[in-house]
Amino acid sequence: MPHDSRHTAASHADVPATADDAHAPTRIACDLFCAVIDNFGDIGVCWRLARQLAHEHDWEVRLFVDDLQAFQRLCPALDAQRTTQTIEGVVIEHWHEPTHAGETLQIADVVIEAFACELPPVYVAAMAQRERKPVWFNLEYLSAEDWVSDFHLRPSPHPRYPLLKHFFFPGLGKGTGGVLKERDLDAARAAFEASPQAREAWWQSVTGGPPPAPDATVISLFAYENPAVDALLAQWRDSPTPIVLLVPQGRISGALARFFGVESFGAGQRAERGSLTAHGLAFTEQRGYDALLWASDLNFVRGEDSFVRAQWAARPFVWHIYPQGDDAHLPKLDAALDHYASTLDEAPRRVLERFWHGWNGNGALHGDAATGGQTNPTDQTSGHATWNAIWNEFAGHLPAYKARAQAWARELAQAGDLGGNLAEFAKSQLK
Ligand code: TRH
Repeated sequence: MPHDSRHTAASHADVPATADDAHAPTRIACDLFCAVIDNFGDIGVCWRLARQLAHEHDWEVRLFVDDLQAFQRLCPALDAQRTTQTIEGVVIEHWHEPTHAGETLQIADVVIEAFACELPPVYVAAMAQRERKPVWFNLEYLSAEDWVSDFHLRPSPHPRYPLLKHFFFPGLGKGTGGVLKERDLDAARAAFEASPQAREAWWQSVTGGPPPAPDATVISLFAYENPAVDALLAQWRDSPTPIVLLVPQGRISGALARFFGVESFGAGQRAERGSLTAHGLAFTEQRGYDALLWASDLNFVRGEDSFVRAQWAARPFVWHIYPQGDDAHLPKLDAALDHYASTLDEAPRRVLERFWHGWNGNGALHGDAATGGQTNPTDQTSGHATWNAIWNEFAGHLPAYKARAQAWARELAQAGDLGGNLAEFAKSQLK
């Protein structure tokens, strides 16, 4: 891969070496640093952004990742033993924090530190020596809160070096950085939804059988451990119509195993109780996850990236937000509801709010959904009764949620794609 617009720390040259080079098209070089805190969201977002910048903007992207094992789960082509490799046009470096910055120190035109991970000091020092200073971003976690648009793209001077860092805030509204959306995403979804063959092939590949009967409600379940899941599984078991549950193997699989009385509930497993049929799914390559959302009538998602993908899937969803200390996540949950549920009628909106809060362990749902009365959250019987009421109401509103999900996907698109927004701003700074 050419490094035409990178500069080694030794040269810091900003002018092309020869007259010929002056006419060579230069590609914007971008280094993206990702420290995996836990789960898959950090690398999920970074890998998606890296590919988009490379494929849709023709940038020369290096992705530094400290945990290749986690990365390999959503990118099976990756060799977790290799220090450097190129996948889909992105150079991937195994990043040994905190001092390592690749085998040779090369400073890119655009430097992105994801989620406040700290750049290697040697790299920052070299950034400061570069004649044309890199455009430096800290890519923040997504929040739907209003303050985000005030802080988006605010520059912050480095305390010691002549460098500016810009805070790039993803968000759900105008004036924020938006959320990631590939250019071909809607077309890929439309093609999947319009093709019975694609649907058939997908069901065969993930469950080994045909798609379920039309009267079945298909639900995907990607979630953290959740005490509410037992009560919900019981509702689905007792449902008057069939429920088909698709569960990517992970943190909620243990609860499924307990419910079905089996040792484990991993990939390829199938279990039935009453109206409920559940399939354990293998964790797929990242693109494959979208098809799961498109094949389902209702998606349970979590964290950040799957939450965004569920919105682009334009189907009803329930969000298990990444829990933070002191319940700092709850205002974020409400802020997302404010955007997403704003135009729903009062009754479906209230039920949606109660359902999301209940799923996130917030007290509101521990009262009886029908009467508003309080029940003891530790009492299994009353807990089940509560979920029975709320699930029935929620299921009754699914057509309204579906219509809203479709409208919301169009509204969200107005905030623009995060990759495109970031690329545009970077280019304006590099002029
Ligand atoms: O894994 P997560 O819980 O990640 C979280 C959040 O990002 C959170 O904000 C962050 O603070 C924390 O990590 C450290 O959920 P998320 O964000 O949905 O990421 C999951 C990724 O895994 C997403 O990119 C989709 C992908 N995925 C697959 O590639 N294949 C699969 O089969 C499944 C189920 C998911």
